Amino acid sequence: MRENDKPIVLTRRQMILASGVAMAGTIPFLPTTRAAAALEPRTAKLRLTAGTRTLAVNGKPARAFGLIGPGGKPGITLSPGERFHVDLVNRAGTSTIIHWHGQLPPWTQDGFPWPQTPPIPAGDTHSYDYAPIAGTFWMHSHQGMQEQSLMTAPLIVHSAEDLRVDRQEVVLMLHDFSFHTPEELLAGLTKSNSSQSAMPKNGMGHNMNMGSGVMGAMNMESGTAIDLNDIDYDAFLANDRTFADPEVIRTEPGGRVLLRLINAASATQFWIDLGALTGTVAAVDGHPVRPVRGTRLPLAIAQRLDVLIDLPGAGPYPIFAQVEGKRARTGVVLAASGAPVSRLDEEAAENALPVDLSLESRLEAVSPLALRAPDVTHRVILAGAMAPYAWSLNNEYWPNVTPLMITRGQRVAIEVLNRTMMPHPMHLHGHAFQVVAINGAPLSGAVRDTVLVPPMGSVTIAFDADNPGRWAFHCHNLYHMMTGMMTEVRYASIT
Ligand SMILES: [Cu+2]
Repeated sequence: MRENDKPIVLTRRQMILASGVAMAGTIPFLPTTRAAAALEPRTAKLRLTAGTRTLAVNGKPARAFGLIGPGGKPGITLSPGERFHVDLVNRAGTSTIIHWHGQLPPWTQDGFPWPQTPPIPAGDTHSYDYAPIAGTFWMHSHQGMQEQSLMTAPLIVHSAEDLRVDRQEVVLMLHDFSFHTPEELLAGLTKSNSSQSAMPKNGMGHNMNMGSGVMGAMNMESGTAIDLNDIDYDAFLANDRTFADPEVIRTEPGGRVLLRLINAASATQFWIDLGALTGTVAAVDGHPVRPVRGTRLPLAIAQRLDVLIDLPGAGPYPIFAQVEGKRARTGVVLAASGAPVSRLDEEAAENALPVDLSLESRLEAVSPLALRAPDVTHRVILAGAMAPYAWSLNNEYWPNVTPLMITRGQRVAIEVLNRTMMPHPMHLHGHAFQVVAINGAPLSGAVRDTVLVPPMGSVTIAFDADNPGRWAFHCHNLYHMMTGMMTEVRYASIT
């Protein structure tokens, strides 16, 4: 329980972590005995409420969903060794089902609307109990398009290491926001295109309020235009706020910060720009990687990045998240108490490039898969276009799909070939996979749960089939998923 049976001496940070008190503001005194007790795994059942809320965006009130956990805070934070033992209470006024993105629970607790695991009706409560894996995760609705209406929250599982080291944790969750309903946004995409079926495939003719869409970025290999940003959003949020009124997180001058970045946007990819700071990527999608230093870091939809930053001084240090292909950006500000924080421009000087695999190709898992040839390799073709707006997987459209069959104990490889001019962030439920090839070149890449497959590119992932069930495998661009780009990975033992 205690290393070498020595009494635990906690740093200030560890006490803050252990006590679960918010980082900002004054730091309460905490007796060591109580702090040590707080390190013991909790066994109590936690309550998570799916509900509605009003937030202010661009000075206007906006109705949104929300997932509120213990202490009235968004989402759930677990202590080392604590089980995910949660009552999900549905107060959203409509049925919902919440997916624990990146976690590896039994499939019946995955939060996907299979016939065997239907959505939770309004007013009902559903219980979950499984052993979580440590790291930066998140949760989101897998019902309809509730995710676009902010039915999302962080899911942070602390490791023993997190509590041992002296650093401040900052969670930064990103969203794309529209005052239109998700149904209106989707209708805009499908209607505008069906009425203009002669629109060129690269989407340059993209019209109405649905996205400047394209930003004319060039795919360097093919020299052709690629498509980004299907939707013209009203705002981009960092921890529910725009950059006109950003969250200011109080840090210690010269302190160390662990930035837990979560791209919870429905259809937007970001470049994280640390500005004057340099960070060290320590984990992706919750899984440790060998350290990579950087200042501009791509973050595809649904991915997470853990970045360690040593602050050189008091700041302020803005952490930018710039939308790929656009000047628009959001973010938070790290600043010591008393450091002046001036208003930040919501537009960068230049459009950002498309999010790419420049970081992915440099990542190496700390704990890679054991060396083993695949027992089965599935090839998956991604196809579709902006006009008509429809996206397929192996020429099929969800829910009319042929499952990718696997058997427990197999090493499974999935080769994903993108035959479109858009990037697709592909997410596999219930398994952590390793990125083992990019555009045909083998690598011992990151272990993660979501990987970007760039336009006309390919990525091969591998995993051990150790979690029998029915599992979704899909593009995490919500509008691509809704128009078909999803399939099932099914274990033969499941009928
Ligand atoms: Cu996609």
